[in-house]
Amino acid sequence: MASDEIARLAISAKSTDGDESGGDDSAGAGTIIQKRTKTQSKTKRPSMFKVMLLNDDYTPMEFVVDLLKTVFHKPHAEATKIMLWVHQNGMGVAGVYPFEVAETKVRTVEELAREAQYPLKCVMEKE
Ligand code: TYC
Repeated sequence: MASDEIARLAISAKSTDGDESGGDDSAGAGTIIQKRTKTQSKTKRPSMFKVMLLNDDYTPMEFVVDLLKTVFHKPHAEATKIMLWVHQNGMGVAGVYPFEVAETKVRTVEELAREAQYPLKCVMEKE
């Protein structure tokens, strides 16, 4: 998990002062212990989260389609398909996003639903 890694470079100092008596000098005099912060060399993709809409008996179909278009940027035909899937299956994926984007989508949906006084629920789930 830690992105920083401490690398120790033991540099056995080569004497330049004419002292050839030292031999192996591991961590003794003339050894430099250097702390290094390794830069992230591998590109890690963020975990993705499904934003799921839940069916209920009260939220109008048109309201859900509008949300899918405005919040999830779905074209009308796809928004209608997703809404009908949720209506018939109880739950469905509105979109897949990195954690913070998914969190914001869930909050936006629930805020818009609450303002309109609909019980629409929206949850996120790790992919
Ligand atoms: N079941 C709702 C109705 O018949 C429509 C609906 C679809 C509600 C999807 C919520 O996430 C939902 N009016």
